[in-house]
Amino acid sequence: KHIILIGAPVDSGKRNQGCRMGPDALRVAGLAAAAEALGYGVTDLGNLTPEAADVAPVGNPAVHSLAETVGWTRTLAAEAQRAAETGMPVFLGGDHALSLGSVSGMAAYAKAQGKPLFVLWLDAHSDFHTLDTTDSGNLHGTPVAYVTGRPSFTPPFPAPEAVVPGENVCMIGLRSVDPAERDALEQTDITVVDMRAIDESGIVAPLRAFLERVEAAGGLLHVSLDVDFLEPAIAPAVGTTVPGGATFREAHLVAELLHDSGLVRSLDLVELNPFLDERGRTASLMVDLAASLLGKRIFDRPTRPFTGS
Ligand code: DIR
Ligand code: MN
Ligand code: MN
Ligand code: MN
Repeated sequence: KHIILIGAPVDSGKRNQGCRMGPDALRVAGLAAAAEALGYGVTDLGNLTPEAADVAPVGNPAVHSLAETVGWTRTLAAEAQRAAETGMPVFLGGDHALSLGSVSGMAAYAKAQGKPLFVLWLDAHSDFHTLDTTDSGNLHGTPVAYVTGRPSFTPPFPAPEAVVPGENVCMIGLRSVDPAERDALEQTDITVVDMRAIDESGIVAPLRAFLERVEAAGGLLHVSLDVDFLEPAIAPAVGTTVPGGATFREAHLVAELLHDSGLVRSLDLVELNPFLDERGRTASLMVDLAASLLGKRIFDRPTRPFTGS
């Protein structure tokens, strides 16, 4: 029971700056203490810096901060593999471009263990652009495309050591998907759970169905939690708020079910921009959700559905 905090102050994945302050905000909000209170040993590797990368320009002129993002990808993929040897890596973002590295690194780790990696993407966005399809040029909108092996990334990005099959990816919380992403997603086996599906059938059924598949496959699960998965009224500190997000209670339920599954092997906490926060409330909520994912609960006895008798 050991977690490795990996500060990833990535700010290169979009133009609005501030996510570089995310790792320290998560620390100040008490992440290590919350994990220790739940019985975990905690190692904090501090904030990493990206290795230098020399890259040729790519065809799409909108793409920006490419070299910095490639450097982060190399650094974080290597660190993910190292850290996973000794515990559960928790990536403190940093914007979602960090997942180019965290997820590809965990995929390489899983492959070395002879196990498949599964990815749960909790986000308003599908982050499924390639270098060719992104109009914003913001690379935080690309990690799922990269890790599932869509073309255009290599070079300048390193070829992923292991590709995550689309059928191993589940996106929950979607409500902002660009046309090019939607068309590409239709061609994959990625499970997409948008807010309409959640409104109609609840958030538990699709999550349980996915977790059962992870379990049946003997897989390792990586969870990537974007602040904008949450309703902006409760989580305002993100550059890309989208109304209609997960409620406080839905998010906690997801976190608690993830803990109960025993399947989560690694975690990203991304897109927190403390510059936009109101007295640290979003940082505190992200830490509280992480604590629930690590096992915090109201009672220690198992919660059972109420049957009326
Ligand atoms: C939009 C926004 N799809 C883009 N993406 C993200 O710029 O590609 N916002 N990930 O958080
Ligand atoms: Mn995202
Ligand atoms: Mn998002
Ligand atoms: Mn909680």
